[in-house]
Amino acid sequence: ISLDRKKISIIGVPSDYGQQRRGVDMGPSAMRYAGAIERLEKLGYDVIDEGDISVHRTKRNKQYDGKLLNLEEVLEVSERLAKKVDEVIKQDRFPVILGGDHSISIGSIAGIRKHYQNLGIIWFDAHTDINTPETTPSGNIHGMPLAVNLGLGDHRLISIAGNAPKLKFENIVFIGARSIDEGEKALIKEKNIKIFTMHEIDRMGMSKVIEETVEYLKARHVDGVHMSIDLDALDPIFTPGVGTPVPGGITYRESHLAMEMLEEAKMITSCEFVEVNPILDERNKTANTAVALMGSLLGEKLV
Ligand code: 5AB
Ligand code: MN
Ligand code: MN
Ligand code: MN
Repeated sequence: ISLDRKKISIIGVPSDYGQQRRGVDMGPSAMRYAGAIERLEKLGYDVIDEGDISVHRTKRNKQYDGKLLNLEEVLEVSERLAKKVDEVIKQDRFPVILGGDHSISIGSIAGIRKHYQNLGIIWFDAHTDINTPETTPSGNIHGMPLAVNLGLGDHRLISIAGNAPKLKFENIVFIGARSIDEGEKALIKEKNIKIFTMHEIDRMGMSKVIEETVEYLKARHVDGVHMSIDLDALDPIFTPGVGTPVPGGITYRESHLAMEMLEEAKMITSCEFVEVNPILDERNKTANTAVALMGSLLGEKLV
């Protein structure tokens, strides 16, 4: 892992095309206003705010009629984001991507993957986002980014920024899952994907969960690890501003402990914070939590 961690580029992706609740396109602003850039600068990083990827405001699909919702728009945003992320990593900078809904991971991972032959992924989320057009209950692409990166689904989505698949099933670790669709369960079992649901977090404690996550990815000989943080991984008490909240989630401290331990492991090479929806939030609480987690993941210490 050769990336110079003293240089960070922030990339905003104001897209809400992966789902149907309005407002998540304001996530990048909310996290900037919550002090993302200042927080990272205070840690000694050279931070460049690359601004936002341009997202066209076009008409949106309203009802799921068997076709993926807003597919053209998601394709366009994904191509742009993949290109931007690729450029940032080429400049030896660490990408911090601000969403937007979780469909943005299609583009972020496509861009990151160009630089790593054996990329690992930590999917910190209440959901597993591994639906395909066959298994989706909603038609919402934010429930599909992992499947797409594994080469499953719409052929145009899976070929963003080059050939599919971008990821290996055995290089993924789920943390925090508690709402998994039947089709997703079947695929996770079939492919034996590593998963720490809320049940394992409760039983083992977050400390052991992260220790095992780090060991697992090391044993896979990953050459980079992308940390994908969906703020709905936390309990809605701490992050109410998300489109698909699920009770029984990760606490504020458990989530910070996870970030602190991953920082110590020095294995994360890119990260993203998604699903922050200011319209649904309470006084920017969710964006504030996202930025606090960002601080911990990137080296903030308690003393
Ligand atoms: B999120 C659901 N599995 O596919 C679907 O917030 C929810 O990015 C997906 O994790 C939630 O529509 C997507 C029911
Ligand atoms: Mn998600
Ligand atoms: Mn989620
Ligand atoms: Mn959601």
